[in-house]
Amino acid sequence: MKILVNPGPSSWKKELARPVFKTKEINKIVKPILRKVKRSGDKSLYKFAHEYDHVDLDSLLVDDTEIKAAAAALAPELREAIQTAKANIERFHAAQFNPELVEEVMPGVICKRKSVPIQKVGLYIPGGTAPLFSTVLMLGVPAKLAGCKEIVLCTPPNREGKVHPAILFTAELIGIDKIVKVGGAQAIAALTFGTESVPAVDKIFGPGNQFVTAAKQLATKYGVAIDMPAGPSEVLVYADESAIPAFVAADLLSQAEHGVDSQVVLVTHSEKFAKKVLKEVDSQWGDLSRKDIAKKALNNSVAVVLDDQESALALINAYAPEHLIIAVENEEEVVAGIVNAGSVFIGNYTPESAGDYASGTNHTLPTYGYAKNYSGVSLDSFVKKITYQKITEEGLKNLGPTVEIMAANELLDAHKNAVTIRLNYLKKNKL
Ligand code: HSO
Ligand code: ZN
Repeated sequence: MKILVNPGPSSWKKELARPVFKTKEINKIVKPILRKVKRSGDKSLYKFAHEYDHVDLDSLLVDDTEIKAAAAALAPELREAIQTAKANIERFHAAQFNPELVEEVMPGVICKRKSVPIQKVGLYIPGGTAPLFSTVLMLGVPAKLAGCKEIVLCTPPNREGKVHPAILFTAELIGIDKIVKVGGAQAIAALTFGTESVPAVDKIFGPGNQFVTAAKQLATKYGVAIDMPAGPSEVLVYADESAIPAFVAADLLSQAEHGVDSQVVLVTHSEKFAKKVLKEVDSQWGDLSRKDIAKKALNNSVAVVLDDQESALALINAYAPEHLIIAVENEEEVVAGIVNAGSVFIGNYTPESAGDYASGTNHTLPTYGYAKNYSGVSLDSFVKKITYQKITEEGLKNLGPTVEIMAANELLDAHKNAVTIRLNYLKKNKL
């Protein structure tokens, strides 16, 4: 991790560039996978399981015996922790519920807006190097609260053809009853086109590797929505001397261990403090089980020393981090200045890990600078809002002339007539 002292704003983009995606090459691999799943359904999914997961599956669906065995395989402390996390996530997401909105904008002109659940959703849970059962909570809890009718969870099987018991336990706890053993781009293809075992869905959620991300992007061409465009995970820590270097180092490493392409950034006002943090990173790093992954991620990472708060805020907002940890004396002032970030963690005792697992906020967040124009997943992500209107006779008399004149001036006679014909009817019948 290198230290940059007072880099000028014109160099920030280059110095803090995220690892680039090789979209063209990835699409060359992903497109044929989509085509095969579209054409051959389940048959292709069994083939891909053989090819990529190195297992010959008897069934794509997880059955009851496997689910029952999962709970028994978990330590009671883990089951309890998952339940506590679920309760907090449920509480915070239930509070996001938008009640029906009704507004009589003019006498007799009543407008309404109501949230209606997206009927069929697909949740992708990566297997790979870490079984992200916490993501089952982050996606499954709001999907259930929103009232989605069909929730399909796809996750890759291991070499024994099994799904990690913590993923199964969590899914069962939430009440997700369709769990499919399929991973990678083929999972996204199955959720997009539907197969004999996997229903086609309206929206696909969840993180994944570059192939999954590319497949999700392609899925949008077939009328499927996705949660958000994604890139590797990242954290930016803004700390001053009131922060504890060992805490800051631990936070940086917690994000660095996610993947070799993760990026972590430290922003601070003193080079001396930056050096203390890097020394701590060095001393904590060696004990990590994923130290090699973390090491590679640290190579993409940087500590930036900036003299004043104004420049620090400008850099943070330009970078738009997925996670932003603020450990500075005047935290409220700094928080107020943040306009681009996925989720903000405030103070010395708020590690990102808390939000990753159990505090209640969602950990599916915009990466890669998309925090400038996307929100993280929330209850809203699982609903669409339908508007309604009811206009009475009185309402049409009040509003009709406005519509008539606007339609006439847009040269859309039929639009005008749809109002005039009714107003004439009301006049003729003395209503
Ligand atoms: N930091 C990750 C979420 C996660 N961390 C899951 C641990 N498990 C992406 O925001
Ligand atoms: Zn994490």
